[in-house]
Amino acid sequence: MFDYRIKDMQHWQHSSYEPYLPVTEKSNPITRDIDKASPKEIVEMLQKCDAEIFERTSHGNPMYQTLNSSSVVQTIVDVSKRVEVILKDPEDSLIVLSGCGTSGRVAFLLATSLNRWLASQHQKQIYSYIIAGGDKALLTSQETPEDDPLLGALTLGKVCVGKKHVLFIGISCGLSAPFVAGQLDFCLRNLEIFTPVLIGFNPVDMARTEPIQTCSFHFKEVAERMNEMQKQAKGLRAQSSSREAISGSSRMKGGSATKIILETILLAGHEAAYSKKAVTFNGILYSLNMFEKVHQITYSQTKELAALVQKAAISLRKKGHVYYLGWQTLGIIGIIDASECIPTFGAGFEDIRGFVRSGFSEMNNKEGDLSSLGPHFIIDHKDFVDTILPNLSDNDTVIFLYSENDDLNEVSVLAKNVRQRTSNLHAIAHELKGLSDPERMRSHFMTVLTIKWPSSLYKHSPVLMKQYWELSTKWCLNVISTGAHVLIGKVYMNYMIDLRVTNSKLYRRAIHILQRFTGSTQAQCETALLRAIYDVEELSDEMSSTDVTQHTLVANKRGSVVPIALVMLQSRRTIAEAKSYLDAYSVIRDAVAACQRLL
Ligand code: S6P
Repeated sequence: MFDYRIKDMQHWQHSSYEPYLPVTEKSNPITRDIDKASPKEIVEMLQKCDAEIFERTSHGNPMYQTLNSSSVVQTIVDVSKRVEVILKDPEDSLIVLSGCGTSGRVAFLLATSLNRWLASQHQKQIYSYIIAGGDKALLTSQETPEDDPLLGALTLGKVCVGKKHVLFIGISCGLSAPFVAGQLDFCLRNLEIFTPVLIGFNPVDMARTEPIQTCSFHFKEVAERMNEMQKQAKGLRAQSSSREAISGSSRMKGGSATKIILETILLAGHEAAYSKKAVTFNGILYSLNMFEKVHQITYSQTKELAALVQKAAISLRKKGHVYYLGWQTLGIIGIIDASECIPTFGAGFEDIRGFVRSGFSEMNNKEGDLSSLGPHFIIDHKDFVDTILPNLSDNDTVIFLYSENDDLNEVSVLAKNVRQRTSNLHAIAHELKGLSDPERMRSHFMTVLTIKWPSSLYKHSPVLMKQYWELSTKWCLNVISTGAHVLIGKVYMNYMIDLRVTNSKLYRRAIHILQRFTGSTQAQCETALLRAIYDVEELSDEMSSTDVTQHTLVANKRGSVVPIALVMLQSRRTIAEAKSYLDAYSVIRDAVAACQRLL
């Protein structure tokens, strides 16, 4: 099990500190006051949180294992060897990466990148990805399918038809997604074909035990069965634990750590299969250390990152927008970061948007061009030029994401076009050897955050370099979008309290947040939440007795249910009063603080 330990040991280890919550749902003491922090302090806090991914000591707590611990490294070695076997004999074989939300997006990125690389080497493309909710979920949040184990199993079955050997890597940061549990159960019942691997960031005894509809098992039971398999060297499981910077927001550390683990596993398998470089324990440790260097290099630019956080926050405060315009997978990272702001911060779809050169051809997703599905799926630079550029103003912040390997003339032309509308244009640029004419490039932008990569790090492997750039860009954008939303008051302490209650995990998280801030009992909080969801003063028997899935379907259509429930609990006001009270505050922190003053 991986474990991200924190320094504040006394507080952290205290058994009464959120004892009932799994580690991935606990709040992180590092960011407790993030809502009062300056841009620079926000960057420093996020830097520390991300550094926890690489901590080496488990502080004597045997329940947790760090990313570098011998059992985790050994698990990575074992899975990499399985990847090697499949790559050497790809006929009738498949490697499936699967998850929900961010976990599914990381699966998609890796599977498509590595398939592209295999094709370029005239090798068989053996990767497939599954994301709950299908390709729509790559760009928008589709949380409801996360609760459906049968859908998970069914989708996996379809992807694997006719295959004789399947390495299935299921990702659920919180060891919680029923969709993934259903797939693992399916694998465990068909071990003659499947080798199941589970990546997650809680110890097994913190895996979710909530009953899963229509199933005889819950996540923990499946994770325990995986444990048994591990003893028989059949099931391979990698785990870790992590407190997120914004409580429960596994798009951040969870997503980054997933990317690091998967890349380490898959690239080691590739090197073994194609470069005859055997997978070794020390080789894996070395790879993990390199990712730590990526973290250090990225965050060495604290001042520049803080300036971008500030710019983005000013734009959002002025009701302007933030646009990421990226090339290749850096553009996709931008689109993903932007789309995750909607469910994470209750952001508007127009607030932060991402675009990538060549749109869906660059995405290379299974379901192809989704642009006919609506504005959320308009992602090509051309669309930006046609629809956004004409109305761009200095209130908007534009951030280019490119590397030295992209067509810099094209970058310059687009930058010049944007400059005609706004001077608020910035870049995050990755350089290896350095540009022949850096000043010319720099002259297009107000600021350029240049990340220089030493050749010792990537050993001249273009695949590895690309993965480092992606992770580095992910860290930068997570910092910018999170920091900007924190600065405009969307977060209370380090909780996102205006969360959308669209699946059972989020339903439970909402109740916990209400308990955390009101001190009311679980039953009182659930009743208040349900009143806000159904928009009634009194719950009918039918409402009280219906299941969580039904509650989340109704909640999907309502806004601000948690803040409304919070005001009702704190001030004993009616729903109508709570709503008009909240309308007076655009800043959640102010609303909660004022609500507490009512007591
Ligand atoms: C988290 C993100 C969510 C999660 C999804 C899967 O910031 O908004 O979409 O990725 O809920 O979570 P998990 O724990 O199964 O990986």
